[in-house]
Amino acid sequence: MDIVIPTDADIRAAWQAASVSPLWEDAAAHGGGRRGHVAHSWPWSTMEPLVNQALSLASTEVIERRVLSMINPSPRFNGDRAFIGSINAALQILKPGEIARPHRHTMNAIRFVLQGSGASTIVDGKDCPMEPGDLVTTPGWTWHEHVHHGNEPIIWLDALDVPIHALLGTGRFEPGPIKVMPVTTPDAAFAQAGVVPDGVSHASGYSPVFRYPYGAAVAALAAAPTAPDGSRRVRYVDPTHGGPTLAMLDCFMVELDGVDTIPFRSSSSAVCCVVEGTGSTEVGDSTIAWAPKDVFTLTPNSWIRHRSKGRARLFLVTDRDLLRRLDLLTDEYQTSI
Ligand code: GTQ
Ligand code: FE2
Repeated sequence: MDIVIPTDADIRAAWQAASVSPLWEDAAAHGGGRRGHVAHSWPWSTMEPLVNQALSLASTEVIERRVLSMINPSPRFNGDRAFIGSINAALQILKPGEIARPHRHTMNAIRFVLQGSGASTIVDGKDCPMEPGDLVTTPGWTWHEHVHHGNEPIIWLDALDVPIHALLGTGRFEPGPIKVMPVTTPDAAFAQAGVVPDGVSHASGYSPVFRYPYGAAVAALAAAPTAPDGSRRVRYVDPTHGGPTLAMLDCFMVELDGVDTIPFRSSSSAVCCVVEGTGSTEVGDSTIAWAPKDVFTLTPNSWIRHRSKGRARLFLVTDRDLLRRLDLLTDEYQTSI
């Protein structure tokens, strides 16, 4: 009887036919570890001319969605369009008189206004005016549309949890028109600190407040104690339980007073947007100089240290609460510097 010794090619063909892959070769091909996102900045000095060019485009597709996505220059895999970690980010621009028609999707989103006024995002029927420094959320599966009654273009930062949905296969989109408008509670019902309406059922994974005005964050910062890194920080929360604004997007405002912060590192990722002031931030081996309306990454597991020239405010969108619930959040402050 002949003994047939399979060749390497036969073995590989058999693996492929059976949808099997040898782990020892996969690990070697990936250098033993996964590639990570790099620290990167999208300074306003670079973005402003691009925004202005986008303003002169006039096709209907552009008018419906005048959005410039900011994609990390070091993708982790083919087709990776994330900004950092589990978060996508973009600049969205609306010209006076333009509207972005209603739709909804399972992806959660936040908007943080950089410039312009007189626009609104309407979220499940609630009118959320957009002024510089305001945070507006559009939680997953809420109907939302943008309208602009101002005189100048408005520009805001969008951050979305798209990469999570890409991974889980949970991305869904439904265009308008709106058939049944969900019942909501007015933001005004939550506007008195420490007092919330009783008897209003709110069984969702997101804050019933959709608009967090800049003035509220600034006032809270003025009274906030110093955080362990030397900055002052406030968190945008669901006032009914103190949890994050959205299940997968956890937002903060940081105030710096010209004192270097103590280096901090975390397993969480963040989109960092400069609201006021100038300075620089060390992110691992990179130093990112910043000015208002710059947007940059805070990469996970990198030592982060902020330096400001006088007072500055930074807005952060993070995945902190997502990681905390998965028992993956680690935070560390440098003890000897
Ligand atoms: O404004 O509704 O940046 O649906 C990406 C997807 C913005 C929006 C984005 C969106 C929107
Ligand atoms: Fe949307």
